[in-house]
Amino acid sequence: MKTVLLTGFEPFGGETINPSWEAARRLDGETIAGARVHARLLPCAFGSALDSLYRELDALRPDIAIAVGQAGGRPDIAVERVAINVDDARFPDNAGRQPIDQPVVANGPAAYFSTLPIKAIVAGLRERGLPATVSQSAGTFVCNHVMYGLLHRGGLRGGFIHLPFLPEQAIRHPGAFSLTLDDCVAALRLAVALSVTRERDLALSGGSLH
Ligand code: PCA
Repeated sequence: MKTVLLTGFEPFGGETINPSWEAARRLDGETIAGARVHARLLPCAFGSALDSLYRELDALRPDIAIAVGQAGGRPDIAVERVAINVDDARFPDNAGRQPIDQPVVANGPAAYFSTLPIKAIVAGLRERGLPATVSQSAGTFVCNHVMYGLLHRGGLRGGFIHLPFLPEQAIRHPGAFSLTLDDCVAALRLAVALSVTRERDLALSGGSLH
């Protein structure tokens, strides 16, 4: 049986919940497309987030790892295409650290691409009525850091998905898009299923103009 590691983050930036962990933890122990899902919580801190991730990868030896984070204010579910070798924080992480223009991995390559079937996931989500898009940048905060570290380690199929706010968060961010927890859970379930079953990605446009 295949093993899938699904990670979510602890709350950060003044929030009291993080949709990524709320959604991921609901799938812990579920069997999706014949694969067993293990959900794990990561700290929202440079360095220790990757330490935790590597510990879980060592323990579980998963075939697939999908890291999930919150991207409050994004207009849809963002299936990330690329992670860059940059830590550049706009505000301190949960451990009080604020790296500026540091590499995630010294002398590592500039970037890594997701090895998840990102186009198929976006298409599948849209078909299910869930707004989604291919994102060309996972930012330069802890989520990009974790995605880069995951793909740098390699040896599995991996990538990153950013979820928007939950409605109870969005009420304090007027104008921000939100998705219900049920929709977030359904989105991750579908992303796992497609990552397990679809070996090759679909050749669909997922580009953006800027
Ligand atoms: N989102 C942040 C870090 C943790 C999270 O859920 C990010 O996008 O980098």
